[in-house]
Amino acid sequence: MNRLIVVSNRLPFALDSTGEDLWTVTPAAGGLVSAVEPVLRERGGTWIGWPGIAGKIPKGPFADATRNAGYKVVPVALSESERDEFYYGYSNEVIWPLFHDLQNFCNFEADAIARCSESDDFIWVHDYHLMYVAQALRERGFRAALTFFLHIPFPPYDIFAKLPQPQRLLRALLQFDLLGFQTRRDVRNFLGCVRRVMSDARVVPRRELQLVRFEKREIRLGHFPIGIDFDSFGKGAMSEPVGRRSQALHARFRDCQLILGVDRLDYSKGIPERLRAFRNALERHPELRSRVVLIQIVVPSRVEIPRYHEFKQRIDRLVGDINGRFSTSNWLPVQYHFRCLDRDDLLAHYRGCDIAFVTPLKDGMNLVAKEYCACRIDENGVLILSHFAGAAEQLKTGALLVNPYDVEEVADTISKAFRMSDAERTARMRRMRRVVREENVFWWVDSFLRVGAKLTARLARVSKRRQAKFAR
Ligand code: ADQ
Repeated sequence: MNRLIVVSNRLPFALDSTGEDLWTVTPAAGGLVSAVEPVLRERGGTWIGWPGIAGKIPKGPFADATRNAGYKVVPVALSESERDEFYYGYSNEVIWPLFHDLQNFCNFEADAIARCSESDDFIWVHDYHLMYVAQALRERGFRAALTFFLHIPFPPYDIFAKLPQPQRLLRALLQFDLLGFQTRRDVRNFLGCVRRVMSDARVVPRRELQLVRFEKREIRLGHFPIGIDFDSFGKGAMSEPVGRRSQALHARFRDCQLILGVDRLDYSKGIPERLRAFRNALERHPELRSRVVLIQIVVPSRVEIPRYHEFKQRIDRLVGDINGRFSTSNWLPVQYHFRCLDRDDLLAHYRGCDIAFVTPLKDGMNLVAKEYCACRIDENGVLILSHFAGAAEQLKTGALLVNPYDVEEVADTISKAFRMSDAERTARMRRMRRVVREENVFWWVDSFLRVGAKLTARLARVSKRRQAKFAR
């Protein structure tokens, strides 16, 4: 296999200054990092991205942070204004920077790729921040194969068409040679947009990998559902400290079934809707009172952005309302934590909670759902899962699927999960664990790289033939 170069907006850690020459290194929480990190650690390669601080990158602390990574890390620096305009502005609203020419970051990443790649490297760009990178590289005369994976969903035409100049974005994406999406639905949506927006592109339907012909080039498209490192979660869940913490969790809430929500603070994760459904369940199913506890963990994310701050206040108010209305002298219905958990603690929650409550309004995949299954080493546990999470395509035979907007349906599903027999829980969990085990993160990488490597080899052959022709 050729050398692997992964390119993403953020690196797997963030540097932060805590005073003169004092630095902290914080591991990044998030789906992209949890999926890609173990792969690079196992295979080696290079990771190009931004280490989370504005201005010059301190050489010593950066070297300390990356020394034992097991792969090479190439930092890309952003000034304070670039960070504010590009990173915060971009996170706030995708459309806004795309159409205000804030493509600097893509240009910087393109420079870094051009600088550190060799002709037979496998270049794999990740996620929506970097949709313009291939275009920036092509403008620099870069001809080698470029591949891209979108971690978030691709919208259907009716929503996509609201972007001003939608063809600009599609044109930029079609500069890659391979585009990977999470689900079949995302591929369908993308092709639907290409058909309707790009009159000079031709979609050639295929059974597996789809093909688009554009500007004398061939672009392949496919769905590659991202997975997790199943064995590592399983082993972690089996460890003695995790077992101890998960038992302690149960001992704290004796006679209660524990329902778990774990999310980054983000409006796409459906946290207020979930809390309303839980409140509705307590109202309409009084038998649940004093018998269930919702443990809602929210990982702080993008709190500098006012919209996220207001969103947090909404969650705080709802939790206060539920606890104010229903709690008794020895029962608090919602246990709410606004912080990042360490890995053992996260695994202890997965292992110890009877029901996982994963109800995003929309999600590319949702790794929490898969991590929960991997940690259920007792093959018990119920997964309540939103139809609108990419994971629903793979886990639908075992999960209880819900529409997260339908408060009453979700409330009734909580009651159904609460009453589900052990035999049914086990049968469902076994089916889900089989899929999560087989279609794990290494399977994901292999399927993407296998397709990508074929393309890279084909493009290299074409380019050699061209060179030979010119030489004659
Ligand atoms: P995210 O939106 O970040 O990812 P998700 O897939 O759920 O969403 O991944 C969250 C990750 O953060 C999980 O791996 C989880 O272990 C970790 N995490 C969550 N809570 C934590 C906590 N309290 N402490 C520590 N770690 C925590 C994006 C897309 C998703 C897509 C992924 C991967 O939005 O749809 O599934 O990328 O492609």
